[in-house]
Amino acid sequence: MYPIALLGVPIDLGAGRRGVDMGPSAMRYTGLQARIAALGHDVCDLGNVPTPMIETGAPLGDDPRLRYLDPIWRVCAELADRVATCVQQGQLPLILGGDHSLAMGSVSGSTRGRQLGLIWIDAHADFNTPETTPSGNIHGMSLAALSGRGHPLLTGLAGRVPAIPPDQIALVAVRDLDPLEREALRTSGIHTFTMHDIDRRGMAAVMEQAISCISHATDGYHVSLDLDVIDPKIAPGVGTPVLGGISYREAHLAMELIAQAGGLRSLDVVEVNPILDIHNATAELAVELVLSALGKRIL
Ligand code: 6HN
Ligand code: MN
Ligand code: MN
Ligand code: MN
Repeated sequence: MYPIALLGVPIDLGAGRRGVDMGPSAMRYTGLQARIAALGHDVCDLGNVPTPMIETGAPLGDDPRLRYLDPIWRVCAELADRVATCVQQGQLPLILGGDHSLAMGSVSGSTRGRQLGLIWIDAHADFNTPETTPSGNIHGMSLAALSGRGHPLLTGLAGRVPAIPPDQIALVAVRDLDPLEREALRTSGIHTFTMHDIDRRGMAAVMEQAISCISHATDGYHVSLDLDVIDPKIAPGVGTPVLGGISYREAHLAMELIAQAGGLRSLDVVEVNPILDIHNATAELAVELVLSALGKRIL
């Protein structure tokens, strides 16, 4: 296994609710680094990527369909460089969010100089564009941008468009789509596994298929884990909760299967919002899931 590099990205500019900027602290507070080391991995913490705040004047911009476009683009460009450097040094970057807009940076950096697959595990598809967004929140546009759709500043972050071709992307456990986002996703070519598929076929069959359909002609994959994929009864600390999410065990099983498959090259854990959480339960679960993805086993 590669040595692991932790990178925090305390960004909340892409989300409609405040507080997700405290996600990296909440996850570190649980003893994340020591717990990864206890699995036998080399691990270092590279600190946080500097992120402008609304209070100190982060510019909102003049397009209400792309709120905070410029500062989000800057953070993602910096994150992409930091992640690419980790990869060059043979490390596996583990990115602590922060809202899901950061994945445009992490994925762009991780796929630099190689061709990664992408597994996006989320209640949402994050497949809006300025034309379809109901909110103007860029965290709802990050997967679209990575697949080549949206504002050119965002689609261009990887230096090639698309950063990841749609047939190398698997979207897992989605259950909440905006009407126009849904139409775009249907014709996108992205391998989509909905909550319905998980209910019918089980998480193991779905994850195995998701991993295999993005593993052709790729050098491993990036996993982007949005904590709102889990049922809000167990993971209440998220800004956009949706009823009917995956269970605690299904979430662990998904991560265990990723660890077993052996292709994990980089990982984001995003949308943990301590303001909305109960006794840091969502941050603790996020960290447990990271450990499962990094090979922790029951026996
Ligand atoms: N996330 N589809 C909604 C929007 O505003 O575009 C919600 C997006 C949520 C994004 O949770 O990463
Ligand atoms: Mn998301
Ligand atoms: Mn989500
Ligand atoms: Mn494919």
